[in-house]
Amino acid sequence: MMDVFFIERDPYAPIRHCYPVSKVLYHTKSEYQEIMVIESPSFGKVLVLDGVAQCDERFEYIYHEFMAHVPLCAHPNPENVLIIGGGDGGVLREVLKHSSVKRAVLVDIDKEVIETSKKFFPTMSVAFEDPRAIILNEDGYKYIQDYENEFDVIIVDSTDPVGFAHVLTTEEFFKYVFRALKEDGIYVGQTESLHYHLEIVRRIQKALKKVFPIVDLYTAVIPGYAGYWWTMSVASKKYQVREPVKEINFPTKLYSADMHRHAFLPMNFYEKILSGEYNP
Ligand code: AG3
Repeated sequence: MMDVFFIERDPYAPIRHCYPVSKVLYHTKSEYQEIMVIESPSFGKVLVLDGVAQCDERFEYIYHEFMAHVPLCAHPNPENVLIIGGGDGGVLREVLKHSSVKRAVLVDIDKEVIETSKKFFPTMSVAFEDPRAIILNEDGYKYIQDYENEFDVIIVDSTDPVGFAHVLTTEEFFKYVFRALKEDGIYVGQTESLHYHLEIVRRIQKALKKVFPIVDLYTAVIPGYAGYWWTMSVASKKYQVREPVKEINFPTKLYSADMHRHAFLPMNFYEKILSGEYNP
């Protein structure tokens, strides 16, 4: 049999991942992006948007657990959560594991990503049926402008900050996020790889620091993303985020209170990254 590979088109990374493909299950173009689902022998199904792998069945839990549980466990009582992007449902599934959450609004601009996940990724899209979930197909950048003092936690699970996702990493957007959060609210966004996208990490951290009093960076190793060592930027109005304020009472595969603490970089390394002293 001939070996067939899918080669990623990561816009910034200096290397490209190459996935063995046993089958292309779906390939379409939505109003916003190219959507593809491939079946890969070692990763299971992989969701690919505009040529970049977003999640795979085998490892998606790592990204989704860390995106959701770090902010939700740093907050004493998150009830009202907003997810921008995240149309595959992975972050939503993790958010709704928290019994304190009364309402999780997911705003993804692309309805077709949600439909694709429902069809091909049943384990990620389970939470769409939860009565606490509100799913909206709207532009998150516009949606957030209508809210003030509304959300305990806002999670931005976007594609790479190129094209239409770029606005979700600007100072203007972070000002809307700040306003939409309650006075003790917490924001988290995926901010690319530590080494291949360091300039992006720095740009976003700088923009967040202009808006929020507490800004930090934590990381998780994501086997499917080029660079592997992935960053998540977190910004908070009141609470420190490095220390979880509670233990979880539901199953996770990797996240725990200890892993939460370890996800944060030692202080001097964090400072070195931001100041430019660490320059790979
Ligand atoms: N969203 C972020 C994917 C970033 C991948 N980028 C890359 N490999 N350059 C993932 C969505 C999962 N819910």
